[in-house]
Amino acid sequence: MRHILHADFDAFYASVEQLDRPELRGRPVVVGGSPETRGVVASASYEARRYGVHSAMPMGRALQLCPGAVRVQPRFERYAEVSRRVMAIFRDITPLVEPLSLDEAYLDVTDLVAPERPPGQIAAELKARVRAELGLTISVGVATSKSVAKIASGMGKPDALTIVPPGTERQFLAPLPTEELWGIGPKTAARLASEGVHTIGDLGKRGPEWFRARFGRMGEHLRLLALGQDDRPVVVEHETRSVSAETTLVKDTGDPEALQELVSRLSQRVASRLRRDELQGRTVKLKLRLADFTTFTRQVTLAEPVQSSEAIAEAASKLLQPELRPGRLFRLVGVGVSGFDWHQQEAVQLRLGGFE
Ligand code: DCP
Ligand code: MG
Ligand code: MG
Repeated sequence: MRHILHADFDAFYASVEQLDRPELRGRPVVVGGSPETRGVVASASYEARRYGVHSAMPMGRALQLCPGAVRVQPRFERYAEVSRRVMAIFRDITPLVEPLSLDEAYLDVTDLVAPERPPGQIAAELKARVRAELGLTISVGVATSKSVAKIASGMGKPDALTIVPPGTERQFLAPLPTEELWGIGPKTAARLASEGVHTIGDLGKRGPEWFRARFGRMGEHLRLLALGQDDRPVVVEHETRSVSAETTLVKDTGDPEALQELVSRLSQRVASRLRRDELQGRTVKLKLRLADFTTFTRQVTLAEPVQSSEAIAEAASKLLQPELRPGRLFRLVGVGVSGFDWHQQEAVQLRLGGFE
């Protein structure tokens, strides 16, 4: 049996701002672009959340809900620095650390567990160290798998510690909405609800055939997740620097509609791999090869990391538009995402290097 922790900062960007600017402590803080630039909330302090403010909300709306909130422009370099420091603390506890984004990671602490040091205590020690050394709080979930640990770490935030004892995974998951499960987004959840499947417990009652019919190849994985079974290991070296997909056209084309359609399809392929690997990246790249084999790439680095096919396709289409000219024919199109949060340096190298 394994013992996995999932640790995640509470209101990460907002908490870093409150740490660096003591006058903001105890006050509603929202980090993100200004309403004038149609900014969105990246992170809201828990004081601001009491007013219904949450991340991804338009900033204008957030300031309407909570007029007393202080808006702060994001400082990504600073957050990356805090991230490096927390990951160093995690790695000091165990080398088996898998960062998921700047503010969260899985830790496999199986080998550290002893009768006098149960996994919950390791988690409590971790929280205490982060608080003492960084002045920030994390919430931690403790379980026998990644999936359950991650769901547990989201409960009771901020400054929470949620332990799911071995053998109680199914009970723990049963009352939760299906959306809590990895791979189930709002659309899928709505579809399931129309079939009377609202909770993970409802899902857990369905058989393998039911899952296969609805989720295809992913069905069995999802079924096991619903039952609290997930044997994905904590992966230490995230070798992935870029996720991309490309297609050589059967016949060279300059048709804008056909090219757009292809970009959408490639974006979907990239997005599904990003989802599978729980990755999101800031840099979207478009690779183009002309009829004469001239090959070049265009890329954009976004303010927010992306994972969805819509967001990737939107960025890639914007890169495609200026390249479309009457008579210019393309023989290959590729779409890629890189610039994963926790590998900033590699992302920079990639930008300097070629398309992978
Ligand atoms: N982030 C972002 N845009 C989003 C979501 C998150 O820019 N739509 C950034 C800002 C967050 C950070 O990533 O501070 C971490 O994301 P979390 O989802 O962990 O959110 P928080 O740490 O802000 O809050 P919580 O206490 O819910 O974890
Ligand atoms: Mg967080
Ligand atoms: Mg997080």
